Amino acid sequence: MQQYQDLIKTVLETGSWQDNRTGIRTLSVPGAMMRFDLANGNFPAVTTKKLAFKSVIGELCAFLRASRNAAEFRALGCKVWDQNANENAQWLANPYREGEDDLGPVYGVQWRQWPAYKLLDADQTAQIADAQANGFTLIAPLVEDGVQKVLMYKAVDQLRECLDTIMTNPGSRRILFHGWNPAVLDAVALPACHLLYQFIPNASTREISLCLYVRSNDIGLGTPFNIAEGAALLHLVARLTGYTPRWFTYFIGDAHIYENHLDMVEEQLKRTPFPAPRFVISERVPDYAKTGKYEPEWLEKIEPSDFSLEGYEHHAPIKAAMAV
Ligand code: DHF
Ligand code: TMP
Repeated sequence: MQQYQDLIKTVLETGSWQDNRTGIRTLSVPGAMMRFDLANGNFPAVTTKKLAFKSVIGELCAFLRASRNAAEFRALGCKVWDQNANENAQWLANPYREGEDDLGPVYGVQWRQWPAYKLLDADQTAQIADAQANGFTLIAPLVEDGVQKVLMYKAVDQLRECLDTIMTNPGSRRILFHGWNPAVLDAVALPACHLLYQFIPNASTREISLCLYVRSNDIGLGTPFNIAEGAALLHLVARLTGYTPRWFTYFIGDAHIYENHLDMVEEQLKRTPFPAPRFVISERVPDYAKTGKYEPEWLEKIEPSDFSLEGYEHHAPIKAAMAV
């Protein structure tokens, strides 16, 4: 994880101070990139402090199950959403918040159940039939500007569709899912930070790569989590589709270090990174390369105990406050 050290250095050396909604200012750099080679089970866990791996994996499992409630994240071993669910005054006053621990339709809801609507003219029968064939259902007829229309709806499982396309059309350059849904930005505890995931399989090498775009990244707390989570997702998708994980390219929009994290990152620069650990997925999760049977339902069947790290050497944990 030399690249994480380098990112910290870049922000410390070239960043500019910036104010933001949290009241804790940041040293920020506009635009950064890291690229990890996941060959041979290599896993990009930060080693200059202890990565809360169980928490990372719990969060990923909650996303895969389309959870929107911090209690469900906790039940899977991940406490990092409690503060955003229950301590941000603006969210507490939001009319869309559905009680304690609710986060709104965050990440997993968009990944697995993106709410897609079509408003079609009622006389466009071919369009309506095509939409129905693609899984849209008619939810209401209505009149708009004197024209008869139909409103149609589909919950799009973007992630499942990515896996399907990896299986059927690996040469596609359109295998991606997006977390930024403008229709729900006013109804979530926190608009998606890691928001665009693109899978790039290669049918001749049988390798699969991932490009991830993160619009805003808290380098002290969020970045190690987001890197580990993206890498774990790539490993899982690779297992279920019969590919070998390879390049994980990680793009950041606003890369920042909060002022109250400066001591933590400076301490980490004094520490020498350890070699990367290996990522292991339990045997019970079917390997398409071995079974020849495509079983995408494992996306939601997966349990936190299905993931582990082997040979994870790390420096002492460092605690840091999160800006809410
Ligand atoms: N807000 C801010 N300001 N920064 C974030 O990184 C952030 N991340 C969110 C929600 N809101 C956020 C979700 N992800 C931690 C890690 C990831 C995360 C939120 C919090 C965190 O506190 N990590 C600690 C402890 C983890 C644990 O023990 O479970 C760490 O040391 O990594
Ligand atoms: P923002 O919505 O004002 O950008 O605030 C979100 C903060 O949370 C910002 O510091 C980035 C950080 N964050 C991450 O770095 N990774 C994450 O996964 C999440 C949810 C948040």
